[in-house]
Amino acid sequence: MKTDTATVVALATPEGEGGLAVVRLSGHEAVAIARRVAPFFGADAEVESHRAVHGHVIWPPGDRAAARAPVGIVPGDTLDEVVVLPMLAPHSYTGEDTIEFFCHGGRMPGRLVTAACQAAGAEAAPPGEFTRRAFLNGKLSLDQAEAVADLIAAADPLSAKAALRQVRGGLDAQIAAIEGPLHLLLADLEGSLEFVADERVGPPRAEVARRLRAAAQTIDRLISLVPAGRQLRDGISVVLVGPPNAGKSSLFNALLGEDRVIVDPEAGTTRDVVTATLRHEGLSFVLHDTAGLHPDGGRVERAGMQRTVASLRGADVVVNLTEASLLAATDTDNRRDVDENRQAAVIEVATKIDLLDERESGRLAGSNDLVMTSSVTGVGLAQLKARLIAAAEQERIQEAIALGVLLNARHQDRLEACRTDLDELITQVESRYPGDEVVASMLGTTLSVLGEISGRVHTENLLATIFDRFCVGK
Ligand SMILES: Nc1nc2c(ncn2[C@@H]2O[C@H](COP(=O)(O)OP(=O)(O)OP(=O)(O)O)[C@@H](O)[C@H]2O)c(=O)[nH]1
Ligand SMILES: [Mg+2]
Repeated sequence: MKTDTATVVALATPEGEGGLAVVRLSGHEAVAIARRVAPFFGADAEVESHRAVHGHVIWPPGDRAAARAPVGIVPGDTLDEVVVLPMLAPHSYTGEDTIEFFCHGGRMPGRLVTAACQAAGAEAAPPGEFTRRAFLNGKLSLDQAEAVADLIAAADPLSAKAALRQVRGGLDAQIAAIEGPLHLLLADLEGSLEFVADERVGPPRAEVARRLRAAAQTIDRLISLVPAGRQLRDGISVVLVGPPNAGKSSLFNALLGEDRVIVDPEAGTTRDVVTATLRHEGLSFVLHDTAGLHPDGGRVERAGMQRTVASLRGADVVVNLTEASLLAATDTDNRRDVDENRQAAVIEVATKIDLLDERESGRLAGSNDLVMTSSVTGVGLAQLKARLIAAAEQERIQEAIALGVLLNARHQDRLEACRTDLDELITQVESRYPGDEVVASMLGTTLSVLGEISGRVHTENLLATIFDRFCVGK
């Protein structure tokens, strides 16, 4: 385990060929170490923060550094031509003195400059170390740090937008809006404890209950945005279901615009659940092609159907496919298979519409809510994509983006725990008032649960679970 006082270094850009490689050095020895590997850098002058300087990086002098040199490199050897950008404490990402070296891209330059900094006294930074220091130095809250990781992992514009807004304090503002009034209430309750007279001078019970309920409501609103957070981060789960041969795999391919899975006239072609991501209108839809659902079938088919049913449970949107000719000929109940997930939005789709004659398609055109598609002609695909957007709880996603909250399972857990505490507290306040002292103490506990979201209250374990998931150099 590194101590927080060590000066650390890491390659901040991905390994491999590219235009630039950036090496990041942070800690109180950063300037001294930079001078050992880049003697041109502020040698005879004060280092000016946020002013880039150009020059060459060398392997540092001295026997110890010589012993650590890669084969073929000796002290004084030029390693790369760089631009060096100092950002002095507290005006840096970590809040410490930080130096960034902009090297040539590629496998060697960044790696050599990193190794040279280590030979000059820096330690290799573990994953997430720079962001962990930013948190410990009060530059970021814990949920802002988590949003930095979400921003790095974002695969589409809207999740990047939500993550960036949370980095800029979106969720912290929401949490503060809950914490602020509760802290005031706590102060009022504690204030009343100062008076030793028999008479109670704290806020009236009804007012205490009202203020607690207001906080509970704001928490409920945040909890309602948890699914949007998951959808923005992991994509919206869309499951295509229907009887064998309904055209699920064909529609899957048509939506993706590529020949991704096998399509065949034989029923029972698809056995496993296959997923692929459709990026549309700034969102990711994780499409699931599934095995056809039908009453009989061999062992493998039944195993496939079990997987279909399992994927239905996690679906945000179920696309229920039925061959158009069947719908046109009978009043088939095509809704039977999708009951596994009552929370998901269901889109009813008629497939192979190109095979219908005019009279038949006229008959179907009257059915409300039915999206008529052909994977052969492409008819109805745009309409289906529009329906996916509509079904994906757009309002919640838009609200989450507008507020700048990208909630994860940890936030959800803390919000729900806090909500349970508040319920208990409200019940006590409204039934047999246990006294200001007890209410204040319970409220204090609730506030520390809430404080774990921003990291106002934290443990080393919590920090380890969050920052270990980061990449090196961030
Ligand atoms: N004319 C026409 N044929 C289609 C269309 N969609 C699928 N088909 C055909 O219908 C047959 C079955 O299509 P699949 O996409 O494999 O159907 P599936 O629902 O995935 O079938 P299973 O995996 O067996 O459950 C294939 O022969 C496809 O070429 C369509 O829109 N128009
Ligand atoms: Mg199939």
